[in-house]
Amino acid sequence: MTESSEDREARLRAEVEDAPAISADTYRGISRRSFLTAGAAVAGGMLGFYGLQKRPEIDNIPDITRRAHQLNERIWSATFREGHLAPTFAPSESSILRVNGRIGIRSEIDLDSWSLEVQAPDGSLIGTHTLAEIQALPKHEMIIEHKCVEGWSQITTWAGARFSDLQSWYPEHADTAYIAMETPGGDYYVGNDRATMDHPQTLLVYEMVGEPLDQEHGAPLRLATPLKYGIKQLKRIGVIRFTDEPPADYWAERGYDYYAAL
Ligand SMILES: Nc1nc2c(c(=O)[nH]1)N[C@H]1C(S)=C(S)[C@@H](COP(=O)(O)O)O[C@H]1N2
Ligand SMILES: [Mo]
Repeated sequence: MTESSEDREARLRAEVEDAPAISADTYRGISRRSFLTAGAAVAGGMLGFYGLQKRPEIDNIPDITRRAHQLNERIWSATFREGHLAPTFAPSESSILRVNGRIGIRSEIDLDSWSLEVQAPDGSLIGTHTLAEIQALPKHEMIIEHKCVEGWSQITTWAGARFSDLQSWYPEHADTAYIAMETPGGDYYVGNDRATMDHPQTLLVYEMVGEPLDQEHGAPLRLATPLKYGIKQLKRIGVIRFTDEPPADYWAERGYDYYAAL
């Protein structure tokens, strides 16, 4: 007999609540199942695709997607309780990523006039930063596997500053539930949860495989984290906003799972 979606949700919630630390095997099983849930959400989302395009608010995401979102939020925080670190790889396994996704970055930008805008939850501007300021933060390198929801993955080398180090410039907003990011002009936009953004493997990247990031890969500054699918890793960051509301998210609005967690 197949389990109903309500029963499955209840069972997964119980697994999360009963176990302060879940085993790696359980985690992989849950990830697989939540991926299947995301797949169903995508199928559901496609049916209403044209309707969805006209409705930019997260509140209008179909019910099935919203439920997957809430469930994933619970499971996701459980993985952080066990101090989960994504695997890293040898330099010999690493290569330059294929270019995928050009929304909001189709035109060239003048890298010298770029600056990063930081906004408070009400949208007011509270800081602007040059690339040199970001590069003055401690530099971290990681060789990780980048995964795309379209079904490919590739190992690459990222270098940049930890988001948590930029966050230390804004201690008054260090506890917001979400961080929103947008390309300059706002054509591509994502929301990421606080636990992901605070994670040591979440970087504001300005180099790939030892070279300055090129425009197609998100120059001058992009997000990289092995904890999320590529859709959440915004290239060419123009604006960062601290917020307690789930930020508008380009692919979530088109039916993908909001958390897009790995
Ligand atoms: N601005 C912007 N960022 C984006 C995208 C996009 O279309 N526009 N696509 C995302 C997706 S789906 C993936 S898989 C990665 C791909 O990064 P890459 O081109 O460096 O491989 O960028 C992500 N960030
Ligand atoms: Mo992707």
